[in-house]
Amino acid sequence: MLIGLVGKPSVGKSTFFKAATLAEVEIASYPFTTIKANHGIGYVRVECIDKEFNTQCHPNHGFCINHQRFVPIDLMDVAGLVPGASEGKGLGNQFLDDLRGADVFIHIVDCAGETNAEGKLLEKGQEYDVCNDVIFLEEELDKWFCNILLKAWKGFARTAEIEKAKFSEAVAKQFSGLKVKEEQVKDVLLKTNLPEKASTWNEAQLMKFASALRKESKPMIIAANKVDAENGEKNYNKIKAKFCKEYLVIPCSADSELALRQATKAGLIEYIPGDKHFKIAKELNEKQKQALNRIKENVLDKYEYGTGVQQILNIAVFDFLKYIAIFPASANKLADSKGNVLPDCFLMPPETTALDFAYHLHTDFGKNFIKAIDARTKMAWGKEHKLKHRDGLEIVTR
Ligand SMILES: Nc1nc2c(ncn2[C@@H]2O[C@H](COP(=O)(O)OP(=O)(O)OP(=O)(O)O)[C@@H](O)[C@H]2O)c(=O)[nH]1
Ligand SMILES: [Mg+2]
Repeated sequence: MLIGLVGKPSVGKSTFFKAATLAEVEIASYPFTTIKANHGIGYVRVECIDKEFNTQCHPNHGFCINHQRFVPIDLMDVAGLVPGASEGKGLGNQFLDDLRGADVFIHIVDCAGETNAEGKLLEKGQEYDVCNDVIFLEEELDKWFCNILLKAWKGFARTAEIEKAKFSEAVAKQFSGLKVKEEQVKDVLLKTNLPEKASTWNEAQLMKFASALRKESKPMIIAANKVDAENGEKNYNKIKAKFCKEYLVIPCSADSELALRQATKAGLIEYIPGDKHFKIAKELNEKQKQALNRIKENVLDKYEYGTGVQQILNIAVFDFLKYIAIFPASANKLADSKGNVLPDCFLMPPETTALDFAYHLHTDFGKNFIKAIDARTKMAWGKEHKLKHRDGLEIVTR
């Protein structure tokens, strides 16, 4: 699973990425600071099940603070996208190619409202409507999808006319590099209600199909970033009012999250990513106190999502992609052979069954599956039992 951070230049994609991963990436106020995509590990926050067993886990991957488990996820930060990118403007198609593997997009929008569509600082007297960021990015992504569709259009539209059932298959094949599934193509065909004969579609109809397929296969959350800035709240409300029917808009301050995580790393404060509060752990100088106070007043106390960074990642994985976190665990023995308690927590796709999970752990576990045992109740589950978020289970094999 891969989460892609998208948006025009200078909106704070790399700041969000750095806050989530603490990787050393370049951040600056001029456009195209990032050229080559950054890949890194961020985390989703899950209430750990160790508390229910009165124990403390020792994760093999990620970490756990106060029984809040942080499970690794892949994040990608790409170059900024400008109007005309799908025709090669800015860094153009390279940027779009980087996004192929993403399962979900976080569209970072700059609510400070101080930059134009190219991410350049506005000149005196110049005005820019932040809502335009959402509109042009959508258009570029749709054109990107449409160009891919058009490339093989004539060829597969003709074949598809002969054998209609093959149409979805052909489209899915064309988009396979973009993680588009055949089921999604079928759903989009139903929803768009376009003429039966695909070969008769005009440009507008092709675009309608491409746009619907993009929305279906690359769901998008809007991160209204820089809410800490002077006009941040005003612009966040503007975006929310205009797009709340189509998109989930979450207020965000990547810069505040980065500051909190760095202060935590330096031992200055105690802060668990995603919390709405922090505790001072060390004597601070006046500058540090003021900076932290500003974050508290302008962001944490003001918005229900805290800085937004952790919540946005959680929403992407658990609400949009509907993944579930599963702990391999037996009620009698929560530790592995090295004595590590609940060392693993896996993010599994929706509808995962006990058998799917067994195969995920090891092919032999799948092949020799007898039953699964719920670590909480010790009840036995069969192969087809659907797992739930935060289930702990043991796989019993032959
Ligand atoms: N006030 C405020 N500034 C922020 C926030 N996030 C990022 N910035 C600033 O915005 C500027 C651009 O940040 P980057 O993270 O480099 O932006 P980017 O989207 O990666 O830009 P490109 O790589 O050029 O596309 C920097 O000066 C950041 O310090 C925020 O939450 N609040
Ligand atoms: Mg960047």
